[in-house]
Amino acid sequence: MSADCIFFRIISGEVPGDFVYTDEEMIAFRDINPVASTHILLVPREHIASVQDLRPGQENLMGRIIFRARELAEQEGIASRGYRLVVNCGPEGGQVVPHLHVHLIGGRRLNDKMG
Ligand code: DGP
Repeated sequence: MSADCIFFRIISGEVPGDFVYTDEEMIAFRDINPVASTHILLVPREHIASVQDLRPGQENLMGRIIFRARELAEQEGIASRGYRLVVNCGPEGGQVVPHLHVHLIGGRRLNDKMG
């Protein structure tokens, strides 16, 4: 855990977030720089720096985060139209915030490019 990580500060309540879901193991809030009308970040409360830092035993946590993204897509009214889940990992993967997160993006036709 690091006090200079913005997601740590949002999880701890020091920095406000536009929350759409919280429970004991994860939070979900709107991205400050949305690329579509729905752009939500799902973040485990436990500090895990990236996908590469996942440990055995955390598979179900990731499954629950994906499942929650599916529920939020329904809540946002984009489930039937489709959406994208993105997990950036490390510098070349485009990860900027060093705390594992899943982007839920939708509400418009997304570009086909994958990088
Ligand atoms: P990534 O490149 O996958 O590490 O994406 C990090 C995302 O976090 C990026 O889309 C912008 C978002 N973000 C950064 N700082 C804040 C913040 O203070 N609040 C919110 N809501 N989102 C933030």
